[in-house]
Amino acid sequence: MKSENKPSVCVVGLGYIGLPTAAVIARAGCKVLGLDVSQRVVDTINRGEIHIEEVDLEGLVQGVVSRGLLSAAIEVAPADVFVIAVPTPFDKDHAPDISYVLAAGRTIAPVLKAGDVVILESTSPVGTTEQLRDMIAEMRPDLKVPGLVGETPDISIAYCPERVLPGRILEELTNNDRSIGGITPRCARKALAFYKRFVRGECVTTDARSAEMTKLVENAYRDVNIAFANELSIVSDRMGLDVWEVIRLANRHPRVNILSPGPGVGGHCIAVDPWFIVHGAPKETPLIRTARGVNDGKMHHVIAKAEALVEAHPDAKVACLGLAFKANIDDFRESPARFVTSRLARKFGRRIHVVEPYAAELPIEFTDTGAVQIDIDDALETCDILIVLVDHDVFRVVPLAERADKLVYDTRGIWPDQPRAVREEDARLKLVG
Ligand code: SAJ
Repeated sequence: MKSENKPSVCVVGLGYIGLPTAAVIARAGCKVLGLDVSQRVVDTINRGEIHIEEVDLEGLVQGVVSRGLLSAAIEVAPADVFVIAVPTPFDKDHAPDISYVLAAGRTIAPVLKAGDVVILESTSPVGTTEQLRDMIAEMRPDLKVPGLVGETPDISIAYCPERVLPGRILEELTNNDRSIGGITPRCARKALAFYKRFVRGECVTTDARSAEMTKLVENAYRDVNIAFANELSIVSDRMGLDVWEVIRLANRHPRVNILSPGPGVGGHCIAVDPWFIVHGAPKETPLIRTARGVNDGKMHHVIAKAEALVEAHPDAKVACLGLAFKANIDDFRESPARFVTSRLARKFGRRIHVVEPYAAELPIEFTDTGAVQIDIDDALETCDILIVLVDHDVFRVVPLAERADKLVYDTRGIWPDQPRAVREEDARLKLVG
């Protein structure tokens, strides 16, 4: 296809999803303008640099910026396709906050023209795409918007959630299947034609509300299943069983696939999105709500167990392994490992040694606690107790010989061969019962 046939694209929000999305669209040959409210972010990208960490992203951004395919700005400009990828947090009562989505709508509405396609990618409660549509209709009475007019609308509006895994974003952006929900089937077809330019996975069309719900369901599904594993780990503690052994054996059943327990669920998605469903149907969601409680409760269980362990060994030096919210990434947002470790640091001060190869320094809440950062080799040489909170590969590969004499509380099950694991000490620590 000749490049002049390619649509110009405006991506609103250049964060963990928006920036990789903008870069992948630009790589497909479309001219992309990325919008962000932060001048620092805009300047960084226009230099061909990035403000977030993601595998291979820097090289891609550098390439598309230098070829003139991607640029960033604060001010909107006309485009053929608008992709909104802004945050949708929740408030203290777990009510979803879609104000950034609506603000993005207000930003683009003045420059919309007939033929444009507007796509919302942000994780959103059911009905948000219609709210966005209503707002555009109100701001632009001159435009025929979909679903509100009988005749062919001037613009198309669709919802298409991302479903990429941090650390594999570029690969998954291209290869994962996508659900594309149109306000009308025509809207879905317009959005489909756009995604076909850069997505190799299958693109399935549906209506906007179903696509919104699908995104929430995917993460709630995972949360509920992790909660099952976390509940099993607490039950196993009480019964003096090794949960990892139980799960390994159960998963040999051809139709059983239990996920892994851990110190709780972190990140910005799985611990958040289930609340959007609960908020939309509070009476009908006891399971989803309880799963959230179980996963949050697991973190407090780990804190209590770790505190008892450290207290029971007053002369021991303690290493906490990992601060990230999951393995092999440098993302410390909403991380149970970080929360557990900072609680221990506040309580036990300089007895706590933090090992996090992905952090250049300790996060702010460790200031003045006395806790220090050391590397894994120092931890293995000098510490007596190891508390494993993240299953980074660099921890996983530590051979038994280097940790055999340590007392280990392994919340991720990375060292099944550990002879002195905390479960054997449970009774002595009075943790059972
Ligand atoms: N976790 C466990 N046990 C497990 C699996 C995960 O405790 O067996 C924990 C992790 O340690 C982490 C949290 O759950 O703290 C979430 O990690 P994750 O790798 O399951 O997911 P995220 O948050 O990195 O990304 C999820 C993905 N959703 C699903 O797998 C259904 C991703 O595809 C979504 O795009 C992303 O949320 C999102 O943006 O919504």
